[in-house]
Amino acid sequence: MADSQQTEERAGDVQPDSRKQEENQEAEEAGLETPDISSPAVCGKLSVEGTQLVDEKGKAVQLRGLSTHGLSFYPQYINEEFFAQLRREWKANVIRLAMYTAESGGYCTDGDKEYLKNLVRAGVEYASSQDMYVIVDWHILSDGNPNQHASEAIDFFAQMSQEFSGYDNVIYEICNEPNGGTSWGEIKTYAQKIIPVIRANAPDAVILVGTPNWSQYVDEAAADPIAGYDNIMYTLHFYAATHKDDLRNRMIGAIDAGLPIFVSEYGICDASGNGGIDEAQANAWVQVMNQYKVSYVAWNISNKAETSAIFQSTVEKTSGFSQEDLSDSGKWLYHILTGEKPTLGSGQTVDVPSSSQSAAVQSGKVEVIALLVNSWEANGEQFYQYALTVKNISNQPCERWEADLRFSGDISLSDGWNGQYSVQGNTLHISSVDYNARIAAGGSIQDVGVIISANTGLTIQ
Ligand code: IDC
Repeated sequence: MADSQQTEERAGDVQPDSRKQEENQEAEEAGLETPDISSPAVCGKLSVEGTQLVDEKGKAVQLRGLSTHGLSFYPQYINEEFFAQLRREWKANVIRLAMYTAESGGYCTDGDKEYLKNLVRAGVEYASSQDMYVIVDWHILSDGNPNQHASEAIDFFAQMSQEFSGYDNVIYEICNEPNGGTSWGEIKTYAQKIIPVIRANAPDAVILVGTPNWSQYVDEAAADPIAGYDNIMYTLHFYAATHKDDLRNRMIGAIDAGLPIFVSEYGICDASGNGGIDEAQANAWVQVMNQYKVSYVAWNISNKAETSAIFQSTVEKTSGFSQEDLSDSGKWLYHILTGEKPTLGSGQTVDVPSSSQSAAVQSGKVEVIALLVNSWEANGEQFYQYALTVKNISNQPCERWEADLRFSGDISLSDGWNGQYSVQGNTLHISSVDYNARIAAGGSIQDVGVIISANTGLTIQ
């Protein structure tokens, strides 16, 4: 990861330069934009306007970063050198400090409270000196109802918010994932106890509130949001191999209904934190979150032998990581955060000439922009995944759309979503499905994608 361009960066280099901006333009148009380094030095104190997290000047901000595993389980990653690498090389602008409240070593069970608070203090300190936002997460999980440990939560947040009252970059997450049938009403009761405690010391800090059913039922919060306080956001958590269109649509519905949403935890594997990766779904989530400028924080920083861990289980180091140290989740995440060349699947980087990474094809009223978002090798074949954006470039609505993408060699269709796909020789024919056929004049649609394979290296012609 430490290539020469990145090691030249200095702490103050927080704005992407104009060359990089130009390079990123096509990617931005395709909804998979490369890093927005909206750091505390640039954005200052954050607040919530409508459904959007905004900076000091009222400009929309998207935080993208990583969550620790349980602080008591993996304290070794709370070190400044590692945080510096996340900020400089991974372009993360937020880190979440997950402090389990129950389970072994939990704050409210058998954990050493002072030790855990010291880890939180160190994490906030390092994040601040490395110019990142930081989330203090009261990580309820097996204790499914946050009211169970409400009095300890009150004491914890009173003390932490008092100690961090001089910090503009601290975000408070008051209950990770209510579950076990805990209702939105019960969560609200808890939130109404905790929010004023934090507000007494941090009058403007952004506060994240969990939602029912492991922070998935954002529609229930949207129907009955917490009144009387500014800068409240509601969390949605997803694991891409388990949670797909249904939960995405629930998120979009809640945003459309006016709820500010923050994805403070997600994984690209299944909800156990383990199992296979669903990259197509993961990328579909990223596209939608980018489109709505929803912030997202990946689970988890550890070398645990589970899919969601970003490091290989054999890697013992705690800083100075290289690509070889990353798990497939780690590689995917590194690519998403940096916009750099993907190295997933077999772990081998595929050299695709940069001119072939994207192509724009005009057909009738529309332009189809294909952005290569991933490429890997399997069973002797090269696979290429494209994110497609379809833009109506005319001044009339279109009622259906289609386009052909031509490649340098014959291809096979592996997977496709939100479109109809067929292949003939070297040509991929794409056309609309009923729910995305109509595009308003000047409008565009995203969340369309395809995976093709070939037995030779491909470029788009
Ligand atoms: C998982 C960890 C796993 C640990 C388990 C119980 O990945 O190593 O054994 O918790 O502590 C969540 C939770 C998060 C879970 C994660 C994956 O917020 O704590 O971590 N997950 O199961 N919600 C949905 C998934």
